[in-house]
Amino acid sequence: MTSREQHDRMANAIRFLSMDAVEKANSGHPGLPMGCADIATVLFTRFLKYDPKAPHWADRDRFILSAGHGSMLLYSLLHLTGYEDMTIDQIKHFRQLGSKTAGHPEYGHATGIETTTGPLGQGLANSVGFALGERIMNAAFGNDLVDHYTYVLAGDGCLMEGVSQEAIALAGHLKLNKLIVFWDNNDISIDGPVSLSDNTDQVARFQASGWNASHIDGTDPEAIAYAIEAARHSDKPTMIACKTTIGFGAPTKAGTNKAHGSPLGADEIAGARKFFNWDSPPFEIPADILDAWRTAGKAGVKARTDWEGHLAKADAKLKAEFERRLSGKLPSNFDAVIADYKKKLSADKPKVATRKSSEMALEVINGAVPETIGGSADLTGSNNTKTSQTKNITSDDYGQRYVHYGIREHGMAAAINGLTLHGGLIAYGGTFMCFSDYARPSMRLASLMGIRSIFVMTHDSIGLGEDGPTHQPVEHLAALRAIPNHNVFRPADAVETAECWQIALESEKTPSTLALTRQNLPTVRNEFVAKNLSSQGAYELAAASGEAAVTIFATGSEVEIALGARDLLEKHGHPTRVVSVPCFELFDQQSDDYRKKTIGNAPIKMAIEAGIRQGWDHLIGSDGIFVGMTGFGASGTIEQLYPHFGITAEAAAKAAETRLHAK
Ligand SMILES: Cc1ncc(C[n+]2csc(CCOP(=O)(O)OP(=O)(O)O)c2C)c(N)n1
Repeated sequence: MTSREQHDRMANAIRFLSMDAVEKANSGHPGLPMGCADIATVLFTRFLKYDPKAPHWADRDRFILSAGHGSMLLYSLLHLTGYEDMTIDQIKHFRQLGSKTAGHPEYGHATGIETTTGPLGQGLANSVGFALGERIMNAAFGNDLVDHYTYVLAGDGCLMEGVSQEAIALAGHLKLNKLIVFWDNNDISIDGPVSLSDNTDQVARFQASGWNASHIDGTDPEAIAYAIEAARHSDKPTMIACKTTIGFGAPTKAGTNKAHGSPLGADEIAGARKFFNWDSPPFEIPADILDAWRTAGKAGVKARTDWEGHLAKADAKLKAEFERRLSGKLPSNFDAVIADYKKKLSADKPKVATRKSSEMALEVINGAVPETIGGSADLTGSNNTKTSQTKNITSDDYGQRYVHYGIREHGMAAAINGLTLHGGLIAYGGTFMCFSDYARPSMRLASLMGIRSIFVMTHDSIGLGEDGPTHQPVEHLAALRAIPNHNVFRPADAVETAECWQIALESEKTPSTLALTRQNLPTVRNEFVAKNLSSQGAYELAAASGEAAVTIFATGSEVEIALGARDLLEKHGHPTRVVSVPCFELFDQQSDDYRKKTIGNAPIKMAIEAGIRQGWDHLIGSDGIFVGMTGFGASGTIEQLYPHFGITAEAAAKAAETRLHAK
């Protein structure tokens, strides 16, 4: 049992590492670590199940610092408890290029960082996925292998962000009782007192969303421990409102926004040293305190080795499946299953919307890959995300595979990231593509983290018809393609849809968005080819009858239009080839030779896509012809809208011929 004095000195080690690192970097946020050091110390010395020597141990408790600006709190903890890569040198190089101690915690930069945080609210919203992932994996593999908590430290900013409401409502609804959130209730944000902009009764708010919530003194170790103990026995998720003081210990800046996001300065730090009676120089931790921290960091070894014993003794098949799922590798027959399915499609030649093709592909995938978890933000019937294998996950039954996320696109995308990061699961979720805007902050973070989150975006153009321009994406393909490390797929038929799904599932370090149509499309890939042609990003779908005068590039629903334009041009004596472009990003990764060959030398290059031109010039050149949208869509039937906006085979052929005659 740690004495109060010992606790205080251990907490002070966090405080001084944090304020000294921020001071040395001349940048960063000392206030949160100083205010929350007691919470962190109690959690990491008395409750959290972790082993710094086995940071990826599957049954570890997760700790998520949602208020990512307080990164020095996490880096201090990782150093003090003995994560090998978090050396004192890394702490000294806080915020320096190439160090593990990036400005905000970045997943993959250092062990022990469960998710990238910094955009406020994201960590809290991820945690719903983590906690749900734990329950799903528990239902599949039992208490001996999966039984852990998800702890979150969130600030005022996290709770003010809209995504927090989506997250807490979902967690409350799903009764994720192993989710425990500490709210750093310090009344301060950047502009000054929180009361400048908010008067929410947060405890009442969480309670209204189905949580336990109560106030405690966030500097009293026993109160913190008592609250955690109660939370661990709760049948609901728990929010502990911890009253703290930002920059606690800084003589004049404590309790003010001056302690939030800039170095405290030599005088304040000297004052804090006096206040805490801490005479060690910067970056030196008294030996007994470092020992105490390292001992705390070893406390989880027994739990970890016990767990390894459980795993070793588990049924051989269960163990193998658990290990396969955590490795992220797909079942060994996956490629064969997709190949068989593609063969069938090329023979059957279905004429269906790609959202339906996606459902058909998912029916095959979900049958072969038990770790997929589907969902939709209240558009299940429109997104076609549910298959015969995916029944509803409820608070009474986590052993199922479908999440009704409610009308919460942002919360859904963040939860998908959490499910993915938890491990053992492949999560996908759908909404209308236009509303990818509502999910985008989390989609971007999936890309930054390099994780396999999958976003199903149906109703991908004016082709959705009468819902009109509020629902018709125009700039969204370009906007999503602008995110680095994000595969945006726009398949042209059922075969390409199956191929794109295959790539999405196989891309362990890249998230995917599938842009899918509402309207029916013919099968354009009539001949079975074993190779996944979509994996090249672009490929010649129809050759020209002679030396090509025109090359038409198109995606998704406009491939059919491109083939129609090709027929007209060929009839008029202009050899024309069509290149299908299911994924810009993958095409950009091909060899120069392949890219050159696929783009070709036809004097006329044209692209057809029912979106804006942005991004196409790198294929067609700035003098290429673009047939697409230049502004917002309109409310009308699909039969009216395509001609209205000039996106037809006839218009495309005419534009090419006009240019050919001008040459
Ligand atoms: C989405 C988002 N918006 C804005 C910011 C910039 N920002 C960083 S911290 C912060 C204030 C947060 O206040 P609080 O959570 O109370 O943290 P504290 O001041 O207590 O450390 C803001 C606005 C951000 N990181 N993320």
